[in-house]
Amino acid sequence: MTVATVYNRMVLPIATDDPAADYEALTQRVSLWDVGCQRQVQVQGPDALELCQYLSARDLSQLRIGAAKYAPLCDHDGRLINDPVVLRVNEDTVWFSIADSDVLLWIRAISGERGDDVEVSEPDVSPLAVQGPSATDTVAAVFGEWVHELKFFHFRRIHHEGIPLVVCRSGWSKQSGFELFLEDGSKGDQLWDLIWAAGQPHGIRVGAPNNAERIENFLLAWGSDTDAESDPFEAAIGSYIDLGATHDFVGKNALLAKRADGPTRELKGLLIDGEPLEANPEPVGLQTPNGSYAGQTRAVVYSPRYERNLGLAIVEVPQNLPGTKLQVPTPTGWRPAIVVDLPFDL
Ligand code: THG
Repeated sequence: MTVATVYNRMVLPIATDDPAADYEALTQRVSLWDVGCQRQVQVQGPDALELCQYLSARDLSQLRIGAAKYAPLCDHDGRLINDPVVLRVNEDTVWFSIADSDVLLWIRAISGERGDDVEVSEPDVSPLAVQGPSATDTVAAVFGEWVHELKFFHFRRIHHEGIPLVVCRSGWSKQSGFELFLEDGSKGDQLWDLIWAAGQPHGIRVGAPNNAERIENFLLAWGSDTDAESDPFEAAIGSYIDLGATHDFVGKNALLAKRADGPTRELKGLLIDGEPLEANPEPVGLQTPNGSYAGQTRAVVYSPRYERNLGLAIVEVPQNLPGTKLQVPTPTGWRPAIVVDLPFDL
């Protein structure tokens, strides 16, 4: 790994010096990612489920033991403050597998104010992702054929050769795969070596959460695709917000008002003309053809699958309408772009 960032105050590797090979391994074979920085916030106790239901803008009342859901968290004003995967580990234990913001403090504050009977902690749990078309065969070679039967966003908690872990069919790619939530940090090398060996016949490669693949399939990167004021509708994940649910949750009234008003800006896809662009994670300002401000890019990437440049951009209303023509500044000058809906459907 030659490129890394900081995520939840830990190092997150994000690319090797050969991004084309990273992409190829993920989409054709199998890729192994150290995503230990996807920390868990554990909520345990008699009130755990009720508290989680109150924290989450998605209805978690049907969340069964052994199942997970993508469950955005909002503050009281409807800002999107994190977008965790929530796992129901047992009767009274839930894990929030978090994006890069301080959910532990948030949950302790809310539960403290409510007087919930829960303990909120950060357990010794570090995910390792195995992603790609050969991920299932790789993981099955280690843990057994039963992994074939695991459904998407379902998991089993096991011990394997003395390693405690949760095997979950999930991950930040659309190539299918697993997240192995290691429950003993001292056994990380052992787990890594087992998967690495099992992946040899499948051409396993060390990788990382892949920006090109996740943009092609639109998985939200909280904090990159969003800013401090983004709400879930603006962030294009409104489909995970259960405003019709009868339960109360943090931000519900604000979100009802926002939905009624409609967004003033929205995360959209961009199709950008011209030769392959260097990946650019820095926001740059967008313009309409007559030069007025139209929003900002959040990510630009060349898509190997579509063989064209894609962008994610927070676009001002009404330029958010699909088909709108905009101008994007690039190192080689302004380029025309077209606004499209997410996920990309090309
Ligand atoms: N795995 C785990 N924790 C995480 C991430 C992860 N925490 C931070 C970050 N990534 C959260 N972001 C996402 C975004 C999308 C998805 C997962 C995590 C995802 N979405 C499914 C989809 O779009 O198909 C929907 C799942 C559902 O229907 O509930 O997988 O990657 N552990």
